Amino acid sequence: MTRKHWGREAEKKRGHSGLPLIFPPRLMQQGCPLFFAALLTLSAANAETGRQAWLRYQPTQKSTQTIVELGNAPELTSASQELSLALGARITHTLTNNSVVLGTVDQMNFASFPGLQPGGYCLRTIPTKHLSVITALDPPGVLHGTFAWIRHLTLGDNLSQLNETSNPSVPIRWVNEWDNLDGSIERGYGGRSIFFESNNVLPDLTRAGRYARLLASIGINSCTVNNVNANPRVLTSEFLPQIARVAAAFRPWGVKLSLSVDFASPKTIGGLDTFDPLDPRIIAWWNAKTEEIYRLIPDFAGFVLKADSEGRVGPSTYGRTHAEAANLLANALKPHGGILIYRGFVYDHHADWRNLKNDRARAAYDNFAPFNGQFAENAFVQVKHGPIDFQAREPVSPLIAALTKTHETLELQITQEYTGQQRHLCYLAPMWKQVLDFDLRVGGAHTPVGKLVSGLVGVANVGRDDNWLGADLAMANLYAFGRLAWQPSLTAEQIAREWAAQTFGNNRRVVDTITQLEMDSWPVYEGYTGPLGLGTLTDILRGHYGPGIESAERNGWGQWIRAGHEGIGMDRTVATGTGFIGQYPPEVAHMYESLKECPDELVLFMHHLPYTYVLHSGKTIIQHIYDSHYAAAEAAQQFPERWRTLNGLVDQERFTAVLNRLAYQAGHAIVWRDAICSWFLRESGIPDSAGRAGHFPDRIEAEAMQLSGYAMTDVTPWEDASGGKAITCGLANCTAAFAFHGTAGKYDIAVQYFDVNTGAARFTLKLGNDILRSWLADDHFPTKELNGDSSTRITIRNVKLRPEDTMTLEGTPDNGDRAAIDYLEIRRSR
Ligand code: GCV
Repeated sequence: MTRKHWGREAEKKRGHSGLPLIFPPRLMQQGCPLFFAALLTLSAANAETGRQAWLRYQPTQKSTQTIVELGNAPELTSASQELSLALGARITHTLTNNSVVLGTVDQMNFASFPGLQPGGYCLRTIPTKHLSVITALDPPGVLHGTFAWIRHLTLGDNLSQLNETSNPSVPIRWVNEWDNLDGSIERGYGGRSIFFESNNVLPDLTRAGRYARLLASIGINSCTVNNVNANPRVLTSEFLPQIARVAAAFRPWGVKLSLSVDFASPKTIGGLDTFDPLDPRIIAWWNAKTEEIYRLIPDFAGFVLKADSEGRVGPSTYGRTHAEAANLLANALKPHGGILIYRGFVYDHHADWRNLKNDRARAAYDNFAPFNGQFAENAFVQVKHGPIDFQAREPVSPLIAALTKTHETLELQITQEYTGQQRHLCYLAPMWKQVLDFDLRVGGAHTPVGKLVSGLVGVANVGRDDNWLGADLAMANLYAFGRLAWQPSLTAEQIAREWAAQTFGNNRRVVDTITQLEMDSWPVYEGYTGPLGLGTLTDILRGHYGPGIESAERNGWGQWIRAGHEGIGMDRTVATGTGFIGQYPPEVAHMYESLKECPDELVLFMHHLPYTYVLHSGKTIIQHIYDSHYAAAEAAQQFPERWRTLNGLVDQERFTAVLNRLAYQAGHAIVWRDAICSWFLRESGIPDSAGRAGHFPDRIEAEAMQLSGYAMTDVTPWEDASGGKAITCGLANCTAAFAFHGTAGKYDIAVQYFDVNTGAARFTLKLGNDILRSWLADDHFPTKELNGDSSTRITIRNVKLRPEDTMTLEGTPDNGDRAAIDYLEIRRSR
């Protein structure tokens, strides 16, 4: 039945007024101005923790509006409660002279709402009937519309003229959480799991429900709650009822639960002697298991499968294909309406680095393109946006273009594994926009990535920290992911603006400053980490956090950058290299193969070139590396200063928390800058034409101080410490002293030290006998080693110094934290 016919049927049932009887006829005739008085004002006065994220409603006065909820689906109840919270308004069943009415279109047959699709919504203000209408084909759509209406309200948009129909751009808008059942989260930086602890589901799932609310507010419709490196226990009959409790916590928000599964489950938990996808017993096992799940969770969304990747077993054990594995699970899900997402992140992590033709970037395409068209209708290949692994810059994966007859979802990473782990501000929406807008020229036609995929999946990894991701400003990434999945035509800046206004208040200066900080952050992060498409240059063997350039080389992981004395970069050309470029459609391949056309930002991803090669920018590669690292680290120094301008305009709690993060980032950007510039200086032997790399006139190396108890030690990798060395204390207490030889004046003193995660060493900096500052090294950086993960700094500003003043640094070790110091830097205060 078409929407129009359906509407007529509904009209017959309800009588000629077309409106359900609860609407008093009087209100149908009178004119009455719409009144949106009790708007949200986001006061700076209240201390906050970030728990409310962008749903930070603070109605200041009792509203005269009423909320009329038509129907009783759980999502509708959530929607009306949400509105009530946002407006401070009453929920009634009777229309007043100022009502917001919400319900599905079948209850709104006084008007037609053309163009709606599942999950989409229509917002309409009908002044003559004194109504604000929020409607949709289905209850989740009404909820999405309600959040959109509240967003308009919060942003101060004109609601009296509202007439907006909005549909999601893709049906699959999922988040994956890499939560382990023991409560830890792989690549999670916001605390422990909100779902699991000690191999069980948490007794209290309040926070899981709150998360679903956040997800619903940005249009996300499924959450995969466990790690793709799946524990088979998740599918046991003992555990599934616990999982059903999580699904129940999600349900009022229209967010469906999905699960990552282990492909060997029939053997590991099912007691069978095989997990061969073509074995009838295995087919029967998955069918029965899936039925069991649907009995407990009737709205279960589906499975995510990581197979034959990074040590996970898969169909290759039995010589079967990825399509055969995918279809096994897809077929089991099909009768129930579920889908199977099969991860395209498959590569050999034991590749031979000596073979110059080997290339991890080729892997996704090589593994999946041959099976194009062989996947079931309800199976989706989930492709990471780049061919390596969420680096600060990568080209779009060529697999996206190759799967012309297979459904695919695009995997983006919200959690900042390779982009600063939420300790660095790195707003990823501009990167994602470039990915979504990238024209792959499939068949020579305009085929942007956003149009080729049926879904967007974001790896979110929120945790128990009040502010979800561990950093307030990082939440812009979660928000942006949802908004882009819904409407990829939004700009990254638009999204940042609306996020900032909802999260920190509608003050113009606040919104401008935060938006600009967010927008600058990715280029800045890329600028002081990985240049010209080389990757992030982080330590890929350990935390994926601080610098560790050579960790990429000479091992099986395949993140090689092929850096030598003469030149650098992977030769991925068809002519002389790995042939990766040939995986793209011809027009794109031509652009990357040709040095004339290949953009500078990816040139070392595609080509191996001498350090003296001149880029389109006119700079040599080596000078670009120096310049970009110095410029970006300098830009990072400005981040805390820019944030400081908001003192008093945002709540003090988040003001301080963000300031501390940005100040840390400014210091760590210098660690990155120096590591990379020093390494390239040594490797290339070509000096920085501006004379900066390797020259630190304001620095006093710790090992050059007068040491008592402290001993010198080598730092690995060497580039992570100034001069490759630090001092560590093996006694209860040690000191490092030196005399100041500069001229009298005010100085900022930066102490570069190491903060390992085993204990909390104490440091005290003294000027003569006066204590300038005493502090604990008690952060939780991801290492117990002295390296670029643990290297951090504290800056004491405006210290009056006179020639020959003596300064002493005292270190008191604690539980394996040996109070290690790298250097001091003394610079005139600005
Ligand atoms: C969940 C990278 C990450 C792993 C992650 C993997 C994946 O290798 O470092 O932690 O595993 O990607 O996406 O499966």
